[in-house]
Amino acid sequence: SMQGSRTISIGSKDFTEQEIVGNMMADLIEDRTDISVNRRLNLGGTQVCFGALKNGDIDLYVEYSGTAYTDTLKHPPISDMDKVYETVKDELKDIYNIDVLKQMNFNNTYVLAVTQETADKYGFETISDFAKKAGSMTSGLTFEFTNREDGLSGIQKTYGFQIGQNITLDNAPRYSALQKGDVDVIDAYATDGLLKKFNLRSLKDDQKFFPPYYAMPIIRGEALEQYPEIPAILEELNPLLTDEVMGELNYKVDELQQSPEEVAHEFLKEHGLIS
Ligand code: PBE
Repeated sequence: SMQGSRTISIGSKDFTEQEIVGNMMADLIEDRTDISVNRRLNLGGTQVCFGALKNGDIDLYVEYSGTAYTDTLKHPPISDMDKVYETVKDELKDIYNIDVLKQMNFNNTYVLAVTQETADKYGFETISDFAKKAGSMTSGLTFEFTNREDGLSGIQKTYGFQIGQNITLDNAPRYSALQKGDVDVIDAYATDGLLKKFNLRSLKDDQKFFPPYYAMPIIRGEALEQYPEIPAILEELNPLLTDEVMGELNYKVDELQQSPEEVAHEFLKEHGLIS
């Protein structure tokens, strides 16, 4: 943003939670300040969003600690939440002049999910249980999961399996493919509304492969210098947005067909964060 223009561009990835939280941040900044907000939501995946931030096409979006740690900074996944956060905070600042704000209270981890029927049929409780049968299974995985080190390749190495077959699917279609029996397992996101709707079984990550994925706003250094009031405003969301609350908000969009704008706005009003 040019000096003096008092505008901030907020981006988001292309899934429901990202659009909800992006709208919440936009609403809060518009309510509390004279900064005008350019909503550039639903941009694409992690690399698209991070690239846009790096280039200055956007100023702010919500990333997840483990995603920055593994996918952006190329570290092998670890489970220490503080170490992941501190490393990401230091390295994004040093390498890219991007400031990492405080972590929010929800951890949107990847989970491997199967139907209750599949879980009962094969006795699947953990990913280790699944690994023994993986060679005869078909997965329906998102493009990112298929291509990330904290995704398919890493989990196969850690648990020592090779999936029989994989079909790459988008966010919503993977749930219907699982329901129809076209695939046996999907990479769900822990806060997905559809995980609850379809009453799926999340396989326990018994080898602790996945890193923590706490949501955290990340902002260009220049934008933070220009608008130092922003972190305190966004932090008002932190005590409110838990895993459970995020799951309910995502459900309102993915199942009840409300818009992300509306869900964000209503939530902020209900909690007295905007008038
Ligand atoms: N996640 C799970 C992914 C998608 C959902 C938060 C780790 C990510 O956007 O990085």
